[in-house]
This record gives sequence, C-alpha cells and structure tokens, in this order.
Amino acid sequence: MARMNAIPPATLRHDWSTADIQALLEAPFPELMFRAQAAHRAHHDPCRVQISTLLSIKTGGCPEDCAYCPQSAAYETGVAASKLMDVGAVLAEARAARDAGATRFCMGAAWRSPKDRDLDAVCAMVEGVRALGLESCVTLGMLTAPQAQRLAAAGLDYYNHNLDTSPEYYRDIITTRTYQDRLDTLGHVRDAGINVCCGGIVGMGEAAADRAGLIAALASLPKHPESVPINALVRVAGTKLADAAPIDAIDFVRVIAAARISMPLAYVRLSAGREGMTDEAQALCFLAGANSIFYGPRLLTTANPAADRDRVLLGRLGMRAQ
Ligand code: SAM
Ligand code: DTB
Ligand code: SF4
Repeated sequence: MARMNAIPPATLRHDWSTADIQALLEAPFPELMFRAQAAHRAHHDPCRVQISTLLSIKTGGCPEDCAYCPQSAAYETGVAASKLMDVGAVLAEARAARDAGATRFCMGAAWRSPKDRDLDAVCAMVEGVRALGLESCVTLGMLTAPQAQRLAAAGLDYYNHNLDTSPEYYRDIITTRTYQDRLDTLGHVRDAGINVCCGGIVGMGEAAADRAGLIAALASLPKHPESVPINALVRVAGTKLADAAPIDAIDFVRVIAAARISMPLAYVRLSAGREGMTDEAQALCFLAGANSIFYGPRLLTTANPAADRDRVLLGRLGMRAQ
C-alpha cells in the first residue's frame, strides 16, 4: 500500500451523479481503463491483492425476500437453515483461513437484524478473530446505533452492508426493507467508528443506468466506503433471479473501473461470481482497479474458486497477496 492517501480524502468527490457514472461506463474502453489505472496507481500498489475469507456463521431461514438470495426462507433453494455456530468452531475456521494466507475474516449471518443476545456471541467471535492477528468483518443485516457501538467496542474492523443496486431498481429486488433502512445502518456503522464495507450486485437484470445509479449512490455517501464489494450475481435455482441473463464480462469490468475512479482510496473487491469468470476476465478486473478478493472454496453458501486456482492465477499475473 505504498501510495495510500497520496490525495487527502478531503479532496475526494462525493457528488457523483448517475449521469457522471454512466458517462464512465459508456466511455471508450481504453480511455476508461487508463483513467481507472491512473486512479489505482495513485493510491495502491497495482501488484497487491487483499485476501479475505468468508464464513457463514448462521445459514438460511432468513425472513427477508432478497430476490437473489439462496438463504431467504421465501424460496426453495435446498439451503438448510442452521443456528448460529459456536464461537470455538468459528475460530477454528478463522485460524485455518489465516494459515492459508487470508488477512481478513468475514462472518455472515442470514438475519434481517441481530437480536441483542446474538451480539454477545458475535462480539466474542470478533475478539477471537482479532486475537489471531486477522482483521474482522461481519455482515448481520440492519443494526441499531447501540448495536453498532457494541460491535465497535468489541474491536470490529469492518461491517459489510450492501446497497445492492440503484435506488430505482431496489424495489424490484427487495420489498422487506427499504433503501433508507440500509443508509441508516451504514450511518450507525460510520458513527460508531467502524470501517464500512458496502457495494452491490450486478447481473440481476438491471439496466446500465441502474449500475451507474449503484456506483453513484456508493460514491455519494458522506464518506466513501473503505471496502467496495462488486458482486456478479450467483444464480441459484429456486431464487427469483435463477434465470437472470448473466452480465457481459466487459460490462462487468466497466463497473469495476467506475468504482475505482469514483472511490479511489477504497479497496474494490472482485467478490461473488468469480467461479463463473475466466482467468482473463478476472485479470481485466485487476487492471481496472480491483484489489481484493474472497479466497477459499466457499462464499457463504455457493462456490468460489479453489485456493489453488487463485494461487496459480495470481502467480501468472505476477501479483501478490497483502
Ligand atoms: N443478511 C445480511 C444482509 O443481507 O445484510 C448479511 C448477509 S447477505 C447474504 C450479504 C450480501 O451478500 C447481500 O447483501 C448481497 O449483496 C450478497 N449476496 C447474497 N446472495 C448473493 C448472490 N446470489 N449473488 C451475489 N451476491 C449475493
Ligand atoms: C458481499 O458483498 N458478498 C459476500 C459478502 N458480501 C458477505 C456474499 C456473497 C454471497 C454469495 C452467495 C452465497 O454464497 O450464498
Ligand atoms: Fe436474508 Fe441477507 Fe439473504 Fe437478504 S441477503 S435474504 S437479508 S441473508
């Protein structure tokens, strides 16, 4: 991270409009990539990739109706619902992730929002993960301000809560909570002093304007998220989006580039959907400014590339984990 903070954050733009981002998405590819690489190299080492490993600590049976999600109780997807894992079992997975080379451990729960008593166990997980020398991240759904403060007191490094799509397309994807609910949770996380991990999903049948609207919404937050996961929809049988048309690989690279240009200090994570991507498409994503991946064979309930495939890919590209 040699050149992090070369530009003071105060000079960053927070007034990106959908039209501004759409102009980036429609720019000639060589121009877009040049701008993305310039932004990337001003703040990050282009040969380094941050490595995070995910674990589903509470799987399935979720009361929300997110159209993409295999863990919603509204859909028959074959994902069995389970209770919150024991702290010891979670920490065993975290140790294995650290030993495999991860520097951040991200724990996801299929909740609309956590109950206060659930947070006792999650706080113990956060403390244990940090004691292993890993950064900690959790994604638990909506939080109240006091819940965010409890997680901060436990030492939580990052909270993941995605905007998912544009404000306009959102109602086609989720009806059980609003865009404003999400912004409120992000505000509580920010106010508690926890780093924000916030991104979205593309390939959900959205228009190009919705991709632009998502990136504009992220880049117009009062402070840019420190981490921006860009997920390509993993289409799961039984969900509402099981048959969505996959996003074109070049269009996906364009979204990564627009995120990099508009949020230059952020870690832009090439997130879900890598299992279905060619090595060449992933290489273009790194050239467009992606500098973080999920590492290990599972995301939450679906497949991610095996660690061996990623080691070979990063080796072929002369890139290193950080
Ligand atoms: N239940 C919590 C919530 O939704 O806030 C936390 C876990 S939820 C699974 C975390 C994120 O995973 C979602 O916001 C969504 O962006 C992403 N996600 C879920 N299913 C996905 C899929 N099939 N493909 C791509 N991303 C997905
Ligand atoms: C994020 O933006 N992507 C991750 C993480 N945050 C929690 C989740 C991807 C889930 C993909 C579908 C699954 O494995 O269940
Ligand atoms: Fe539940 Fe989160 Fe899946 Fe939505 S994305 S159904 S809130 S687990």
